[in-house]
Amino acid sequence: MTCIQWEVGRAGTHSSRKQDCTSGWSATTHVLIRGEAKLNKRVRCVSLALAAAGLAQTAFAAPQPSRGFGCGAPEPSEELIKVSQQFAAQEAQALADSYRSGNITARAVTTVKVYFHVVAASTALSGGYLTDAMITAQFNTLNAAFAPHNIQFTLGGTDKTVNANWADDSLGYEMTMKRALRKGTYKDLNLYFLQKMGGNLGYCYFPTTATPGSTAYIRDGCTILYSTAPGGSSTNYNLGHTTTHEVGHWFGLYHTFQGGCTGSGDSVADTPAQASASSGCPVGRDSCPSAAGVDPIHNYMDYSYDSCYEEFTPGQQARINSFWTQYRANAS
Ligand SMILES: [Ca+2]
Ligand SMILES: [Zn+2]
Repeated sequence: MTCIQWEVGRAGTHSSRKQDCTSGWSATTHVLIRGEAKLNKRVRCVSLALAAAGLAQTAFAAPQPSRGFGCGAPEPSEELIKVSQQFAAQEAQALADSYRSGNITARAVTTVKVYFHVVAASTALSGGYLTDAMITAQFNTLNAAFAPHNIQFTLGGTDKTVNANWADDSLGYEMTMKRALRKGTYKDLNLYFLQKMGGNLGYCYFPTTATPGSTAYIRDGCTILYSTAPGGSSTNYNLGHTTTHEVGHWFGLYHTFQGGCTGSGDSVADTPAQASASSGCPVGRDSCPSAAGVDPIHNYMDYSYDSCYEEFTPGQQARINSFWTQYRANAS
């Protein structure tokens, strides 16, 4: 198909102007359209043999579809959602038992080793080359967000790589990059800060059963747009909480708007149901009016501005612990 946009002049004059519709498309056939109302703008798509169009097939390669601005974490699978629901039942039972017995013991602090990988197109900050001060600020922000939930991050190491291909997530070098840079075991957190994310702020992988060397093992960790680090250039998203949000996924949390207003939602009982992602900081938003509670816009697992984020809930903390114990605590 080739696409031709016509701007038709006065009816009867047949004066017309041919335009490309969008980049990647080409108009090569001239067709007169008669009797159009004057100054109408028309779009016609005409089938043409590529050979007749005189263009190489590659000229028609569609541009990469742009992913929405936000988080590119994969949709949790049905199996994973079932796991979350089983955890939910166990967590509720454990909570009820502890209330009944009055035997509430504080859980020990979970310590997670984190590796920072800066992957930039150049050694300039605009190339994605985060400064040491920004990396330290990101590390401190991550720790501050999870500290109320008995999770502490220790720094395993930091490396910086200049590779323009790897620095652009849309180019398909994810596994190549991770094979080269990944460190530690499945219980260690690898964070990759890239210069370009194809419209996303970040994405991460949920916990699973992953044997060393498998794809699930190598790709584990979070990929994050460098300019979301504290002091970065992503306006409204530059306090470092894209990392907090993505690490929430790494611990097994879904978006608070997962599943919408009905059903099990995010499988966490104390995050009110939410129809869709919030944007900004819409205090009082109530996207599921027939369900209890207003939207959890201050929750790190919504899509609000960094300045709006405040918390994980006790239910999310319990879920993090369940996933950690099951999938990561004893992993190699
Ligand atoms: Ca919920
Ligand atoms: Zn997300």
